[in-house]
Amino acid sequence: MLARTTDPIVAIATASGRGAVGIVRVSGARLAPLVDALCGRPLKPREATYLPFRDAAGEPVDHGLAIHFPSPHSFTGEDVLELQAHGGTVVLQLLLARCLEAAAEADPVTGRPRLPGLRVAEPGEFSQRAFLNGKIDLAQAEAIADLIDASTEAAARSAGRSLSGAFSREIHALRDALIHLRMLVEATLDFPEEEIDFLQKADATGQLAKLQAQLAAVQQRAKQGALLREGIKVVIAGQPNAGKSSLLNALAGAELAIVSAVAGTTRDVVSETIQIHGVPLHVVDTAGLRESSDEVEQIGVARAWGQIEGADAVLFLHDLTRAGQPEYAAADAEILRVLQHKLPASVPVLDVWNKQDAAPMPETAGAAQQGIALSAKTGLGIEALREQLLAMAGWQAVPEGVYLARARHVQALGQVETHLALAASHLAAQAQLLDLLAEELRLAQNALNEITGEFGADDLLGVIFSRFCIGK
Ligand SMILES: Nc1nc2c(ncn2[C@@H]2O[C@H](COP(=O)(O)OP(=O)(O)OP(=O)(O)O)[C@@H](O)[C@H]2O)c(=O)[nH]1
Ligand SMILES: [Mg+2]
Repeated sequence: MLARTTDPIVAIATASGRGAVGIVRVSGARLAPLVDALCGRPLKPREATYLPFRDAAGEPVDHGLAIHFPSPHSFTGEDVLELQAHGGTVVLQLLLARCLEAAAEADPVTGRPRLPGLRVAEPGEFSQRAFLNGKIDLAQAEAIADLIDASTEAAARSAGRSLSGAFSREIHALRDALIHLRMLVEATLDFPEEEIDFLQKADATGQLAKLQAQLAAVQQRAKQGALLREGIKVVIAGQPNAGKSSLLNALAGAELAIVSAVAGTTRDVVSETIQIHGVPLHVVDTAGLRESSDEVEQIGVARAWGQIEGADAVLFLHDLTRAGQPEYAAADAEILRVLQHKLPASVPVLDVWNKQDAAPMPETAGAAQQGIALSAKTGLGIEALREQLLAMAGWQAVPEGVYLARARHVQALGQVETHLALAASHLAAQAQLLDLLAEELRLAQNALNEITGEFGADDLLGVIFSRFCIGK
């Protein structure tokens, strides 16, 4: 995709379907001849003009507003023409086809095609051009897609914050501090006889420590942002009839999964995304875990384990009405053993004691009976569970607000952290290993630059922009 970044492009920029208004957008190096053909005259820059959009014979395809944004004062930095027509699928397709046709027609003055090579844009190609022409950086381009995809108000707000450049500014501040430190170290490398003194005078250790603290703050906010964007997967697991499906329904506030007194009701995986304070949680109900001779149930149990292995957090559900029965407790203990074996220590498992309406938590709550007691049937304790789930997801409200960061950003910040830690150890070493120190700082800067796209492989860019919608 990146190979053909100079072709003029056109796309329907609005969502398909019926709407009052629909927009066709063209971007290219010089659109004046195309404007003439479609609008019948040149347009004042950045001013909306109501006029007929003309077909080859000069007849109107539709009437609407045309706006010409001459380069470089446009979204993409190229010449951009925006045609705001009526929002019908057919009208917009006609207008799109007309743009392609007019581009290929011979210009009456030059005799050559008006806009050679005009083609329909690939997803995200307008934003990609904005990035390539320096209108926005990569983190901002990603924020555009995230703003469009945002499914909660909190996600939309934080995407807006990233788009306005708040995230990029913090990354740049880190980078500037890093460059300052690098210059110091590189200069010391050039004048080795003065090395110790030079670095000490400039308090390189203090500068590095400050940089690490600054990074930690950005990391914290970016992690929260990634959580808002991606959410976590919470799997409800436990023995048959513990009330797993009832709990999913209670959390979702809808009768999604079948609930019945028959043990082994749920066979397939049922999942629903719920939101708690704007954080998306993908809650998964699974088949009750037990040995079974029923072939379908066996498949269900295998699927349940598959889900558990991919969980970010597990709710281990217990039935209080049966908790006192030795064989029930033994089966729970066995499930816990396998859970601990299959799950990495980083995945939290919360014990949830259900049916509190029918049987109380045992008075002598031992270590095994920690967790949370509730009733999926009456809703008692569900609110407390929701709060607990947020804590398990690692959500902490950040007073200054979060940026809608992506996993990619969090990863890159993690790399910066690693390189800075290594740099600090080289700096603290007896015989200061200046070459290694310089190298770690360089690598840290590369990782930072990857976030804003100032340094990044082309294939990475291709992947990022191809996930955008067409016309954006
Ligand atoms: N009293 C009471 N009964 C409950 C509660 N939650 C679930 N039940 C009942 O327990 C039975 C099993 O509920 P389900 O939600 O189907 O249990 P499950 O864990 O999904 O069961 P399987 O799909 O068979 O593994 C049903 O009869 C529910 O009405 C509760 O909080 N209190
Ligand atoms: Mg069930």
